Amino acid sequence: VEIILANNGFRVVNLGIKVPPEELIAAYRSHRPDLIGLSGLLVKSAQQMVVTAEDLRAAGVRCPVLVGGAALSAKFTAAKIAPAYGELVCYANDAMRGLDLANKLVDTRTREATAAEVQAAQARLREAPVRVAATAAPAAAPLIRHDQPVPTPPDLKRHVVDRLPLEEIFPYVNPAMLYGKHLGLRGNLETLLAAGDEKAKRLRERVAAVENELLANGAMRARGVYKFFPAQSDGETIFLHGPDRGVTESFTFPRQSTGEGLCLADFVAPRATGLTDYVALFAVSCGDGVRDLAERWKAEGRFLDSHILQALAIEGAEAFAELLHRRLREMWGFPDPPEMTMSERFKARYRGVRVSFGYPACPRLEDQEKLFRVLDVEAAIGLRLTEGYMMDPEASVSALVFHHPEARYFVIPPGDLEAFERRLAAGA
Ligand code: B12
Repeated sequence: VEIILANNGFRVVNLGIKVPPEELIAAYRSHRPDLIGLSGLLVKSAQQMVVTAEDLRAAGVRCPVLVGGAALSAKFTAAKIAPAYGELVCYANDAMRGLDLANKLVDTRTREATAAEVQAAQARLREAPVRVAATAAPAAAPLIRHDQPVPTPPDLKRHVVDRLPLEEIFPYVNPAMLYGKHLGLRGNLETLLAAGDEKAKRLRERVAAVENELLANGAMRARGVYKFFPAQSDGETIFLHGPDRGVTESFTFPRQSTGEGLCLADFVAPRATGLTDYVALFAVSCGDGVRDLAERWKAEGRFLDSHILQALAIEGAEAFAELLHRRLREMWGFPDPPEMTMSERFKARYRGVRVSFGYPACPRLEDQEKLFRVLDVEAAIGLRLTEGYMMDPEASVSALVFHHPEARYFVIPPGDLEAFERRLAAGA
């Protein structure tokens, strides 16, 4: 977003990440910008925007605000952020929409009409009736069986991986994400390259050059920590056992009230079976050293390289998670069949499933704290958890791995999520 605005005549003052409202207000007063931009990756940061909007209003700021980010929506902007600010707040679903809005809002000829258009659309969104989900059949009793032998992990030690060679990680980077989501390439990279597409070719070469530079200078450090835990379930809760067989931690998950009636805890053997089951937990990061280098490259005018570097770190973290998950399957005794392709792996066509806190089936980002505690993540790899449960550095992934052959991704309908949060808040 910064690069696109800057390349189109805007001067961008980037205040960085985790900017408290006071700092934003002070920066507003000293720079007097035409527009304020807010970005947030997680639902928590979207919620923080409401607080920031209220603080801006209280401080008498009236400048138009542009907002964007993965967990944000036009609806949330209309229903929560804009009313909290009381002035114009525009949602941009991508950087080009942000540029378009910015251009129209700084031009006195188009400003009024654009503001009126956005506000009218937001009023319609606020008035839109809340969609009630079609009543699906109530959930059947969960059908996940636990009558097969449980695969045993080779050890229950905590493993710390420092400086995993990047050449092992790069092949696990999903090109659709790297090129499509982050570097703005339209279409499939391989298809475009095969067709001799010049843009795709140049971008691939640039990415390869950045990869080579990172391999040579060692600036991006890949670190991870993982451990297998004995585990059992009871209802919607999974209990992790420590060395003395006592419970060291527990995680509770929501259950679908309709359809298959699934809950993540179903993938772990219930206590009542008397079986000892296992789950693996991990945290990985490719962010160490990246922010400084990205800033340095930007200061040197290497804007595209800086952007590629950050995208490589983010997708590198996801790639590291994919690679580590594959190794866990091997350690567990069920390696992927040799003919499995990377593209099948990206579609999770292997045995078991890897979920992360903050995902629909395990929505409680707060549980990151428990994962960080049982793995002692910060001491192991220097990865920190912020008050908002964001991992710092950003290019990091944490996960919970299940081995059950029937383990799979599923969604929890919004109503079930709300009921789950209410139950937890009530201490049930
Ligand atoms: C790639 C990705 C990651 C990357 C990093 C993402 C990043 N940018 O830092 C990695 C693999 C590291 C990651 C990790 C995690 N992720 Co993630 N991730 C995604 C994913 C698939 C895409 C996000 C992305 O980067 N898109 C590409 C960028 C360029 O797009 P963008 O951020 O939306 O920005 C564009 C627009 O929004 C707009 N924009 C953004 N800001 C602004 C600001 C202004 C002013 C303007 C004008 C425009 C604008 O312009 C940008 C460019 O076009 C989303 C799901 C999705 N499909 O969106 C989940 C998602 C964001 N992740 C999610 C989660 C839960 C996580 C983790 C917590 C999981 C975990 N436990 O490990 C961690 C958190 C990491 C941390 N540091 O704490 C959830 C968040 C939901 C929640 N509960 O908050 C999502 C929504 C997935 C989901 N449906 O559950 N993730």
